[in-house]
Amino acid sequence: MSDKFDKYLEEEEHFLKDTKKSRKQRKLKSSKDRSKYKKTDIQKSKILSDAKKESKKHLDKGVVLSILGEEILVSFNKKEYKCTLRGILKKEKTKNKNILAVGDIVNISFKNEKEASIESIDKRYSILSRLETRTKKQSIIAVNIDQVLITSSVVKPHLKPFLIDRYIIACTKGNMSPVIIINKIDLLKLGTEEEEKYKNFLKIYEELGYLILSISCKTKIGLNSLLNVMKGKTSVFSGQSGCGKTTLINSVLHTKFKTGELIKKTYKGAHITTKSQLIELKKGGFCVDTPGIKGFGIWDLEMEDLKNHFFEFENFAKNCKFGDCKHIDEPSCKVKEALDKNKISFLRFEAYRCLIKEILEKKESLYE
Ligand SMILES: Nc1nc2c(ncn2[C@@H]2O[C@H](COP(=O)(O)OP(=O)(O)O)[C@@H](O)[C@H]2O)c(=O)[nH]1
Ligand SMILES: [Mg+2]
Ligand SMILES: [Zn+2]
Repeated sequence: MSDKFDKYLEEEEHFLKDTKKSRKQRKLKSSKDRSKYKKTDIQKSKILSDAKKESKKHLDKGVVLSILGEEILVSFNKKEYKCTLRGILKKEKTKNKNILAVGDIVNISFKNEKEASIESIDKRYSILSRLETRTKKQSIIAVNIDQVLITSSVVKPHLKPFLIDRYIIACTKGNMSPVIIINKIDLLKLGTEEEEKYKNFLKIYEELGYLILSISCKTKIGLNSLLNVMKGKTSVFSGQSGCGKTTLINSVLHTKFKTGELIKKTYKGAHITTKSQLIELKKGGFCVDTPGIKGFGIWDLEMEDLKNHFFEFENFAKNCKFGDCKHIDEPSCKVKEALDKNKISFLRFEAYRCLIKEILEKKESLYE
C-alpha cells in the first residue's frame, strides 16, 4: 500500500515538474533556500497541502454503473453522471486496467448537471475476477458484490457442472456467496439424459449445502424466489452466454435490456450484452449483468482453494497415507477409496482432477 502511495507521489511530483510551472514551484524557488530541506520534507509538506486541498473540496460518494472505454457512468442520488478520472488515476489506469471496476464506490466532484470527476476510489470489500487467458492477467468482472448468481441452463446450453465449480471457487476467493441458478427448465423433457444429469446435479450440490434456484423465464417458474434472493443485496449474474442472464433480469425487474437469440448450431448466445452494467433495484439493492465469456479461468488458483472447495473430501483425506496426498495416483489414498465406494461423487472428483491438473501444470511450467 505504502509503495503504491510513494509511486503516486512520485508521479504527481513528476507531473508538477513537467506540466505545471505552477504557483507551487515559484513558491519553492522564492523561498529562502529549499535545497537544505531533504526530499522527505518536501514530500511531507506536499502530502499536507494535498490533504488540505482535499478537505476543502466537497466530495460525494457514487457507484460505478458501467465502464466502456473512456466512458464511465456513475450513479449518485439515483441520477447518472458521465465521469472522467482525475489525472493521476487516469495515468494509473493505463498501467492497471483494473483500477476501476463496475461496483466501485467513488468520491466525485461535480462539473455540471451531467458530468463529474472521480477524485478517489474507496477500498473494495469483495472482488469477482477471472483469469484473462490470453494475457494471463487478472480481469475484474465486478466489485463490492454480496453474491454471485451463477447462471447456467439446461439443454440450450447444456448444464456444465465443472463451470459452476469454477465460479463457486472464484466467488469464495473474492469474498462473496454463491447462488446457483439453473434456467430454462421448461426445456427439460422427462426421461431424457439431460433430465438425469440435472437431477443428479441437484442431489449432489443441494446435499453439499448450496442454494440452487431452478427457473424458467418462459413459464415464470422460480422468478419470485429469485427476486427474494436479490432484494437488498448486490448481485452479479455471471455465467456462459446464452443461458439467460439478461432475460432473467428483464423478467424480475421488468426492464427491457436486449437479449440474444441463440445461434442454432452451437447454442451459444449472440453476445448481446457487451459490457458489464450495474442496475438499481426499485426495492433496494443492485444487480450486475455481464457479457458472456467462453471459458472461466480462475485467477490465482491455489491448492488451498481446492481444499476449501472440495470440503467433503477432507474427512477421508485426513487418513491418506501421505500428508500432502493429492489423491491422484498415490498409494493408500482414502479419497480414491471413498470414490470407489461411492462416498464421494464422481462428478465432484472429476471437477477436482481437472482443477488440480491446472495447478500442477502451472507450477511445472514455472520450473521450466
Ligand atoms: N426456453 C427458454 N428460453 C429462454 C429462457 N430464458 C432465456 N431464454 C432464451 O435464451 C436466449 C439467450 O438469452 P439471454 O438473456 O440473451 O442470455 P445471456 O447471454 O445469458 O444474457 C434468448 O433467446 C432467450 O429468449 C427460458 O427460461 N426458457
Ligand atoms: Mg446478456
Ligand atoms: Zn489421498
